[in-house]
This record gives sequence, structure tokens and C-alpha cells, in this order.
Amino acid sequence: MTANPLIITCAIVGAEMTREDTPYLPLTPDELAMAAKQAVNAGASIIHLHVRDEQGKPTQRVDIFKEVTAKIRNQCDCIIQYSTGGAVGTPLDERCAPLALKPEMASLSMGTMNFGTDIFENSEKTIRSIAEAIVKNGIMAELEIFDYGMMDTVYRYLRKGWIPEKFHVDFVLAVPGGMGGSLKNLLLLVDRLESRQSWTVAGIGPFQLPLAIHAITMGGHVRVGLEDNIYYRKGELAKSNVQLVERIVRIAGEMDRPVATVTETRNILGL
Ligand code: KMH
Ligand code: ZN
Repeated sequence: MTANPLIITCAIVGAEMTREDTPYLPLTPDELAMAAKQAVNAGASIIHLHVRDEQGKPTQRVDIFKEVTAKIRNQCDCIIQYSTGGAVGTPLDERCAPLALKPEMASLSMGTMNFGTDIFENSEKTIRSIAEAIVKNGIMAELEIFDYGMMDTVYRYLRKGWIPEKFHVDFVLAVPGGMGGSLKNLLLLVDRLESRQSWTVAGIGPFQLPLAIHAITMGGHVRVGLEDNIYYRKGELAKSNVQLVERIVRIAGEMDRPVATVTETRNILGL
């Protein structure tokens, strides 16, 4: 059997968690750069990046994305994937603004949904605007799929030429308001993909580990990190992003999935 290297993405901070939720959340540019470097040294090759302002609040400020990107670049080579989702309620122009910095990758959420008690707005106009900015800046899109119907949107928009033809897929499962985190759901979604399409799964909370293990066995890729899950196990906070990455590396090793280097990840994704 040919080796199918496992791409590990680490979502180091996100927009929802606070220091009240976990004291281990990296927030400042230096903390984010350190978290990225440690995750990459442990085996992550993609860093899914949100940033925070001086008060620790989520922001899409270009100056902060620039500063954090430079600090990460100073410390390690990795694929930096900017969030265009931001936080719920972030205006469209702010969501797009950091794309002018031309990161290698950026997320593109494929539909509006309930997001806990909030609404994560991704109307047709929003998706098309973000997709346009992604294409204009020569960025690789990671399509974030939170529910089954979003796959139909992907193929509909592809037919219309509204999203780039080449993309990576991230199934984000178990967001309250989105598709649940069962294996059956993951199988349905993967079955909907056209062959050879690369995909990752990001399970929220207690679904992070089981979905990652399913992805490893199915030939998919894995996203872990404090954006999606702050616990190492029930009742025990993860002390760092790296702890979550290291666990995946150990499991992948046992299952004969070599962990993809940054160069291998670029080759797999055609970056
Ligand atoms: N913070 C969520 C509302 C993305 O990064 O593009 C959206 C999100 C998706 O995290
Ligand atoms: Zn995100």
C-alpha cells in the first residue's frame, strides 16, 4: 500500500474561547507564534489562524494578522491558513480584509447556520465575495462544511464558477446548530465528495478525538486545536495545542499513517 501522509492542521485559538474557558489559550502575537511553532514542531503542517486584539477579543485586523504571520514565519515554515469566518457577526469587509496579505490558504464557509446561540452568516453574497477575494489574491481555499446541504452548495457554486475549482475540504462537525459528530455523518459527507478530493475533519469538543481517528483510518486528514476543543479528556483541560497534536501523531504512528511534512502537505494540496 502506498503511504498516504496525514496532514495535521492545528486551529490554535479560534474566535469563541476565552481565558475564562481555559487559561491555556494563546492570545497575543507572541503567544500565537509560539503555539504555532510548537504545533508545527510536533507534526502540524497547517496553522488555521484567527487573531485577537489587545483585549484578547477576536478581530480580523490586518495589522495583527501581518504581525502574527511575520512572527510565525520567523520561527518555522508552515502553511498559514487565515480564517475568513472571523467571529459570528464580523462584517463581510472585515472578514475579507486579511486576504490582501496573500496567505497560502484561507477558509471559506459554505452556508449560513445556527452557531450555538448565534447565527453564522454565510449568504450567497458573502460566500461569493470571500471566494472572489480568495481567487484575486491567489490563495488556496479550504471549504468549511458544517452541514450536509453545504455540499450541494459546493457543487452548485462550482457549476456556476462562483468558487475556485481547486480546493481542500474541511468537515467541521458537532457545532451546536450544525451536523452532528457521528461516524455515519462523516461517511455520508465523504461519500458525497468526488474521488481524490482531499479532506480534513474537525470535530468539536468531545468529537475531536473519535472523528480524528475515523479520518486517519479512512485516508482523510485531521484538524485539532483549542479553537475546536479545549479538553484533553473529559474534565481535563488540554494544557496546550501541542498536546492535542502529539496525541494525533502517536495514533497515526500506530496506524501506519506517516505524518505529512510541510513540503508533503504542499504537494498533496497542490500549493
Ligand atoms: N468562528 C466561527 C464563527 C472560519 O474560521 O472560517 C467561524 C469559523 C470558521 O471559525
Ligand atoms: Zn476558524
